[in-house]
Amino acid sequence: MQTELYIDGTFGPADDGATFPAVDPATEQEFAAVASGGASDIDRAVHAARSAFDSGVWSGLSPIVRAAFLRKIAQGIIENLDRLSRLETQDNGKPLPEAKWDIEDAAFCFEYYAEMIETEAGENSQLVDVGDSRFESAIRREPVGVVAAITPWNFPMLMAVWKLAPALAAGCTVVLKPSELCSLTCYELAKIIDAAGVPKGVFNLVTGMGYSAGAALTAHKLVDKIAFTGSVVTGEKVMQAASVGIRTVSLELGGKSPLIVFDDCQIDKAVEWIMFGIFWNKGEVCSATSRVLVHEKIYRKLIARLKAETERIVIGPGTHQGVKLGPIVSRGQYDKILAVLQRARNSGATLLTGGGRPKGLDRGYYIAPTIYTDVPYDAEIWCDEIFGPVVCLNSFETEAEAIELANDSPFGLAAAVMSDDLDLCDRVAAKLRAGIVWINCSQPTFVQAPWGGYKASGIGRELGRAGYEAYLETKQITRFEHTQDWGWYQGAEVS
Ligand code: TXE
Repeated sequence: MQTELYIDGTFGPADDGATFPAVDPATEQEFAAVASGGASDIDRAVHAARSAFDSGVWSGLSPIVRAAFLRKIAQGIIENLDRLSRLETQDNGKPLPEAKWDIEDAAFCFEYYAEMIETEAGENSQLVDVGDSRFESAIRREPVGVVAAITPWNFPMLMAVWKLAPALAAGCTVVLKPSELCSLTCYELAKIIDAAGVPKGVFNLVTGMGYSAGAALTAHKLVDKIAFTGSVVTGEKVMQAASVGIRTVSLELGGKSPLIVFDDCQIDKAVEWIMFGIFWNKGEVCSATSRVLVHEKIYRKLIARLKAETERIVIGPGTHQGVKLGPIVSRGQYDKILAVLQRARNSGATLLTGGGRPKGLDRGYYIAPTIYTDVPYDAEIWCDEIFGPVVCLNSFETEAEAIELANDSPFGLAAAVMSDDLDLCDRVAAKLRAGIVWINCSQPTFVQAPWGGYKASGIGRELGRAGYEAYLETKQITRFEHTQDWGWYQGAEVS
């Protein structure tokens, strides 16, 4: 398989013909050559997006017509559900059923934003009372312009669609730069968008490296907004690039999300959500609940149960029946996690299970589901995002202590609380400094509800109504009743 860039409605190679390999993390084998775009390709793509935006070929369409295109894209995704899911699993390593969730969610995301703009068609002006009857002031929402979307590898197609669907719904044009670790489903998405007949230049795909294609895209002066999901370190660079020329950014960055388990919880339920919260998608999830705080009364009992259940998790290639934990996305991420686990040996934490490569799997980037208990609060594994199947547990005594420990992090993406006492859950939820709080669960995500973080976890929200407004500018149009006099300057008196 050899992929191409998609610029101004045409598929083709990078200007210099460069490619990079896509590697199946379950086999460590290369299985595709991906076009590696550079600064000149980015320049062509941004110019195409700029012309398409400025011409009004997309933003000038009625929302009903734009929605029809979005629905066609959704249909194209669903028609290819099986093929796209398998490709996602091959590229990223995630279990096939989880890849299917992603692809179905991606299709639904297009449907959701199609419906939003169909419902609101023709309602894009709202009057405001400015307290002076000589004036009429109206608020209009307009597309922000050319969007640079830079996306990660953990949900390769879905993270692109979280940006693309609302941006296109709003009338923006887009240049998408997916992660070099997983670009293939975004390439397939470009084919679906092309087949849907979306006007040329409205959507452009430049696969390539972060340091070249990504950096060139964030620095491009004709980009109006940068929408980024990835690491904090890169997020800081993106923000710096956007500061030149004062462009808008939205950032969805990492997390170290807490899950608080109170002593009235059923242990089985808590164990299932703890496991799902950290082991689904191999723990390569920005909202993974990787710090678990358990009331001391049930702490020992819970960790014994958690250990037993975790050791039953089926690990293997994502395409194999019954597998719940696939390989880590790449050699780089795998080595990075192993190095963290190595350093954890001297951290003072107790390794309950896992801690390295699982036995019996000698090919593929596998890491056994790993649990640490009694973890010092300054340990790297407690403080830093690991982005793998590694969870840390500690105990607490009081509600106030649990809240304080949960909030003691530079991140604030997600948090979860479990108790049969719903008043207690609501009280704790209100005090958690995070953009997403789950009660009696962890991770379920809905296209209808806003997604994003407090503190170092980001700026702005994706999904829901907020995710659409992120691609709109707000304009006031204020009209003076021209039959009235203003009276500031009456003209010179002529004698
Ligand atoms: O992320 P990067 P990486 C975290 C997670 C993971 C770590 C490293 O902790 O272990 O980040 O992953 C593009 N200008 N998350 O190295 O570098 C890059 O090509 C512009 C959390 O993959 O942030 C890719 O498309 N773009 C996260 C995207 O940025 C640049 C998901 C993300 O890559 C660039 C992924 C530059 N200078 C990783 N450098 C989440 N929030 O879900 C890189 N890129």
